[in-house]
Amino acid sequence: MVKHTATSVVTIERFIIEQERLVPEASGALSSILYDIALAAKMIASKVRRAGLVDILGAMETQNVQGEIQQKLDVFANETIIKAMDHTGRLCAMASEEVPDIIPIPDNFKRGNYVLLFDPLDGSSNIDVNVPVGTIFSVMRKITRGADGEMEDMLQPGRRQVAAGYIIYGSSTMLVYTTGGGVHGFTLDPSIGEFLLSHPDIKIPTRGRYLSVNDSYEQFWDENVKALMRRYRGLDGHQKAMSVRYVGSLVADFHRNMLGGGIFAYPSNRQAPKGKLRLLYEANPLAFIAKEAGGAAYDGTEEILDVQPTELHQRTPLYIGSRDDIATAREFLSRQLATVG
Ligand code: P6P
Repeated sequence: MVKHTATSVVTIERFIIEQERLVPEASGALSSILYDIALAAKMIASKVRRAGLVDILGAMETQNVQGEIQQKLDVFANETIIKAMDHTGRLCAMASEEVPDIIPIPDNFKRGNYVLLFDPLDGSSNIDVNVPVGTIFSVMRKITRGADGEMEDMLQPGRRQVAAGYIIYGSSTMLVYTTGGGVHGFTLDPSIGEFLLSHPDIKIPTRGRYLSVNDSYEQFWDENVKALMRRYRGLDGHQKAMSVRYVGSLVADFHRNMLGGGIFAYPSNRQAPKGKLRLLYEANPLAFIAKEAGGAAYDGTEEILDVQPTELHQRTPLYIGSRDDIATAREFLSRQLATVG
């Protein structure tokens, strides 16, 4: 990998090309997918930035463009990604958190050898209170024979991903991705409309400062989870208490823990026995990124990346972040649960 420092001005386009040149057999298709995602991200960022003005702008736009229906931002983000990707000839199908079934490539467009799965705007309910939200994406190679993507192409274990990333629309807009050669962060410079390399080769600290969990569900957790959270909080005298940081937006919580170290936990609970977060386009891409950054991701039973998916929108419990904090989770969650007598 070409070594860059955070001070050299490297656009995401230049970085993607440099990365591609390290893979002699690369066709350029994956690079093209990443460019197109960066373009869609800029378009979504522009709209999210103005979200607070929607009522004002909405009124103006309605006066100027009669009949324009102010779209919900997650619908806008979903359509922006689909329109940016469906005609490029790189994909054979897509899947989105916003769409029940596989999204086929329109008949008049060429098919490619990759599938793209994404959550167009995770945490969008936070927009009204100006909490950062994010887009999460995952890319895998097609494994079925025909030209069109099929469900089997989507239901591959996370270890089969060839690229994964997220965009966080926060105090600044950042795109963070991996293709298996480390994790790299790019910050959007709105004055020139370019993502510039700002966080080369991100490594997550092996043990974290932050614990991100919604403990209002404590009453629904099993005893092992409760004991694990007491450990993280330093209440059993075995470690220093972690600082609790939880904004209720997965990408924001994950990104902070990536840079500062920590663990994000959304355990299964009696109300949500399979957890809440989605495996294919939330847990898997973030697990690939965490692994590439020296961290880990676990579902309470096995590595997230080893889970064999069975449904497009299946949910999963999620423990993700610093390597040693995940090891603690494995230790506690593999204990035999006392059977209720
Ligand atoms: P809870 C947002 O709705 C989301 O899908 C994730 O972004 C976030 O981590 C989680 O749900 C928050 O869930 O149950 O704590 O409100």
